[in-house]
Amino acid sequence: MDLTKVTTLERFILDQERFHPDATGELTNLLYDVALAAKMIGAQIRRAGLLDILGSAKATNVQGEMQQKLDVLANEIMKNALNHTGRVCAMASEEDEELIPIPAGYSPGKYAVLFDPLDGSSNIDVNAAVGTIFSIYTRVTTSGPGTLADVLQPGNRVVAAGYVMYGSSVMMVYSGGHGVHGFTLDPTIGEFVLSHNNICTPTSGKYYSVNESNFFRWSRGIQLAVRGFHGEDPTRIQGKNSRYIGSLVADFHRNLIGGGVFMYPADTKNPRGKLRLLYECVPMAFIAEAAGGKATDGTRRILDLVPTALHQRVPLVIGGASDVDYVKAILEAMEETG
Ligand code: AFP
Repeated sequence: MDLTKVTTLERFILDQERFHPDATGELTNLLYDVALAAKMIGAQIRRAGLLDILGSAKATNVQGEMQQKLDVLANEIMKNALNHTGRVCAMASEEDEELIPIPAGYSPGKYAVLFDPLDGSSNIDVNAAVGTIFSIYTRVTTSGPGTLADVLQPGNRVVAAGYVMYGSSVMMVYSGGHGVHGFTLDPTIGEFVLSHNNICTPTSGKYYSVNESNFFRWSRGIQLAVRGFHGEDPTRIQGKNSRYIGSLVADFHRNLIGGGVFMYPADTKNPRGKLRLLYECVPMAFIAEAAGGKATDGTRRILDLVPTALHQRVPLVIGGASDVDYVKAILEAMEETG
């Protein structure tokens, strides 16, 4: 590797803009704002043990789950990185019940940004990988402060989406719809540098990832599909290895690169699944599709679902195209819908 030549995130996105003559540079800057927030969140996570900010903030988020202190911090960092730039008209966060307006005195911009500031945060105390997930839409309202209509858009209108994984290194993976690109934070220069250009995911992978402790709470179809992943249906699908961290970004990232399928199906405890359509499923579906994979709620394409509420949940089957199709074929044969 020539250490005198690196492609930074900024340079890469700017280069891509040359192919879009109408580009104004605003989206580039917005992605750069997200990258700055990610560096700040990553720095806090690295120092978490030292600063004694591990553990619960004793607040409960809108999903009724205990927030970790870093959730609160990451949420504030994301909002503060985005709310004053004139590029964003409104935001929505997994940690805030309502739409997040732009503070008075700042002009609303052209984009709506949705994020899960720290996904998988119950893993923080055990030092496992966590992540930030984001998606960006062009606003549908024409002027003034953004409204719910700007954030309740179907995933097929996403302009750019991605995630940042805080693991053994900090990595940002994003797509503007043309390919999926990964950037690793070089801590010595404080920049995200291109490390994974044009990520493509195998159509059928070696891993399946699902919380199997829910097995007896799943529908018959999901149980059958998972038994296929165990190797019970070799004429239709090859048996796979099980890998599950319980941190969507880390589980998804491993399968994106190594090949595989991740599922969080509906179960009797979570009849609509556990994951949130807007903050988790749509951005990951956008990435999966741009890498050649698929994402459904079992039978329907995630990116075509029309959201009706900010915090709505949906079952998720995501990964290699033929693995996702395998699940869909079983559910359809059993007349189970997502
Ligand atoms: P936390 O943010 O509460 O840790 O939840 C993480 C998550 O939303 C997602 O990242 C995981 O894929 C999923 O939940 C794990 O859920 P289970 O613990 O029920 O398997």
